[in-house]
Amino acid sequence: MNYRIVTNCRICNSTRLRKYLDLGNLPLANGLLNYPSTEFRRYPLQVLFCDECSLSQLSIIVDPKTLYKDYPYHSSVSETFKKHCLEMANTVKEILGPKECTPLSPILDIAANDGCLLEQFKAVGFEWLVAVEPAENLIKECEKKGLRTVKGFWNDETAKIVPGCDVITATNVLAHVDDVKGFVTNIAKSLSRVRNSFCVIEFPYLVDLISKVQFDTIYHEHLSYFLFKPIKRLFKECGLRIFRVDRLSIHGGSLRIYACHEKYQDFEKSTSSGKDYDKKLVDVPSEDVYPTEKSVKELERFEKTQNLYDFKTYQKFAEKILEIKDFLQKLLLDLKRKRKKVVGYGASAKGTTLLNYCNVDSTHIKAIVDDTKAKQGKFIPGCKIPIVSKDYLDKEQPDYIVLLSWNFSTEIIQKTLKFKERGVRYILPVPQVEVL
Ligand code: DWN
Repeated sequence: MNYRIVTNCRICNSTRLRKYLDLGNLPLANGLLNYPSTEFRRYPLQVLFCDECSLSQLSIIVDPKTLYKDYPYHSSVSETFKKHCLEMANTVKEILGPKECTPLSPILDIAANDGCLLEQFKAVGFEWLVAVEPAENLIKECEKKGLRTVKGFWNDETAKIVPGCDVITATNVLAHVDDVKGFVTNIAKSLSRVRNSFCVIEFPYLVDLISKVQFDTIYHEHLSYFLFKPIKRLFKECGLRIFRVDRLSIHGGSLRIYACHEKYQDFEKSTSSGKDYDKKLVDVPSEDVYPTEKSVKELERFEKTQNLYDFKTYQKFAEKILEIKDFLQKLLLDLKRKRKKVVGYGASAKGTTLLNYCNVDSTHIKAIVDDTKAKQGKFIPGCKIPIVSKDYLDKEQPDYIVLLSWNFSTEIIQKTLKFKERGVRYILPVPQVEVL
């Protein structure tokens, strides 16, 4: 068995965990098959609510080595995501300010994927860029881009390799981590050593997941689904203070938090003798450098109004998912009877959840277009739908395109505009099935 059953909350250690969602036994979302006959495993996919701190978490943890040895997802495929990364690089530069921000300020990106974010830091003038990444195929991409690389997960060993950084970034990785305390503590240790340093962490926001019924973003890679409340608790316990938080639209709705160590070590400013050698290392409170902004209190106030510390809200969410399943099945069956050509766009991880949970197969959706070279020629596990390049659309002239990566709908519709002009209709699966 290469998975472990969760018994305690990974943030507050409580055993008061209640199941609110059971999506059945599903394959690994990015476990693409080389052939339709390739063997694959299914794992239980259930979500638990912690009565103590309101963290949502999966009931099992699949061995990360199984999940991330070779990883087909390349963040650079999306122009929207690249723009998002550029905006982040500019914001970080602005926060660091001209005095602190030199080309040699080390920026370390955890789970750097194909180096998409660090490339944007390079574009705005940073030079000392370190990619930490466990997937063998992706670390090669980072090397090709001239980035410094550390191969592995972010843990006690890899954190030692670059002991201090000006900025640590981690986008869409915290939800993938079981030992979140170790993960954040290693960030805190690094930040405590460098004056004016901070970290920027992004993850999908549970408020958006629940309100927009994004149940397909639930799969075995995503161990946690975060509200701000448990995140704040986690960071505080690890010695970090969140000084700013932004709500973002990326990936269907995310939180970006900016956090610094509670105090930095620095040489005292003046000594009675005025001599440099008399100067001592003292603790400097970070509040003077990065005061806590009003966005933090505002988000806390907002979150309290969302009923998401209440188990009943999650039970209602689970009911809405059944409606989506029922509606999508009926729609695809109707189109099959009418002999309409239906294809998907975006062989996303969330597509694996959606298609398998709704029992969709290649008799409903002929193929899924994806611009990622590494995915083309493979098959979605479970439903075994082939993944093809965009040329397929010209050859097959579909009647319908299912937006399996609805988070990039605008970009995908833009890319397929000529088919739209010829009458193609788009199917949006969430928050409710809609034909556009
Ligand atoms: O956390 C995670 C998120 C952020 O990214 C992961 N665990 C894995 C991944 O999830 P996903 O696969 O559901 O993400 P996306 O970003 O919805 O995937 C988009 C897919 O669509 C990719 O395979 C790339 C593809 N795509 C494309 O072929 N052409 C996307 C765009 C925008 C395009 O123009």
